Amino acid sequence: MLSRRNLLMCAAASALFMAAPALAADDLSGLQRVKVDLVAPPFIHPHEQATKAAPRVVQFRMAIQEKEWVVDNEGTKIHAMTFNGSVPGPMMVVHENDYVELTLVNPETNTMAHNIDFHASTGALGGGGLTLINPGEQVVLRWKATRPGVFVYHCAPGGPMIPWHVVSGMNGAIMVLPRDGLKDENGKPLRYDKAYYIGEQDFYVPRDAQGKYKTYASPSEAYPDSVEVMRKLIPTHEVFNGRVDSLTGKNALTAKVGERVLIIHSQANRDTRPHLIGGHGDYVWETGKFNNPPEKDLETWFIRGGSAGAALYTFRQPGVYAYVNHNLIEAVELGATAHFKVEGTWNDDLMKQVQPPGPIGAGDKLGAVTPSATKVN
Ligand SMILES: [Cu+2]
Repeated sequence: MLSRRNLLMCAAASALFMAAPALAADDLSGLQRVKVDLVAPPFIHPHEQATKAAPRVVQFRMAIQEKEWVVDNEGTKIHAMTFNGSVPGPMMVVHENDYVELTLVNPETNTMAHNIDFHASTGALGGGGLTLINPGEQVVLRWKATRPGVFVYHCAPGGPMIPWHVVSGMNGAIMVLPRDGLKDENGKPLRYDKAYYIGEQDFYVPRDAQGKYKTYASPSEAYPDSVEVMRKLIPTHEVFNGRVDSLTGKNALTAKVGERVLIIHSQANRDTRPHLIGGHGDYVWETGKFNNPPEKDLETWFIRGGSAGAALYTFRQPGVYAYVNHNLIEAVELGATAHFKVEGTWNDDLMKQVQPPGPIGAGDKLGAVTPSATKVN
């Protein structure tokens, strides 16, 4: 039997991670409960953009999956750690002052303890201190979504496990919408026709003496080599949605001319700078927090490592747009490129190829003034 002293010691040891007893009333029996089925990114589960309903308890369930994962077109494999089987984990959407009630499941088939730290929540290491579960366990966490915005969540099981789990794929994002929806700088409603979630991920895959990527029998076997690569801070892969080309070609994101598209972009570990080639951010919550007025007409926006941002853009021209991390080495050499395939009618007023490529001098017959003939007074 535990003595009172032992009990106190246990209490002290766990104090860092334990929530204080509830001081405020937490009887939520009067609130409506809704169950939401999560979907894999880049898609987002159906949701209202604005709601007249009273705050609700929104119930989610996520199963953690440790799984083999191909990160590039060469078949490079890692042991990924995932929320619900995808990298990033699924986007969750609630409204300000809703309660998020998450059942987090760590199936027996996994090998490690995991938890979840919600940057949108308050207390207990973002919930990380109340959700650490071993394989074969589940836990239910409830927290109130008091701050509107897009926020990262990630696994944070303690010490060196934290960065390793995050760069193995264990991160995602939640969107807490203002109850009356998104607004411009004057408080005028902003609405979107569709929303996509792009999670950017840095991977650190060890190589052998010949420079070939190494494979390992289990995550723990991969750990010592992986941490050596991580400590050099040079990712071997910087990708959108878990692998090179996950959002290009036949997996391209789609839109129509005139459609308002909300692009939510997270990076749980490292800074990034999204840019839509041939387009803009009409309204951008660069820091992702909807109580702040959006910036307008941006060319490139900055997502701080450990945060998410949101950009709203109405496509004006058809065609294929590349959406990249505008560190172009990361975009082209390491994988951080997505495509938007946009249908619609071309607008010659916005852009026109006045003359196709041809021999130098051919432009003269259009009556063009050559720079050498231009006089500046
Ligand atoms: Cu984990």
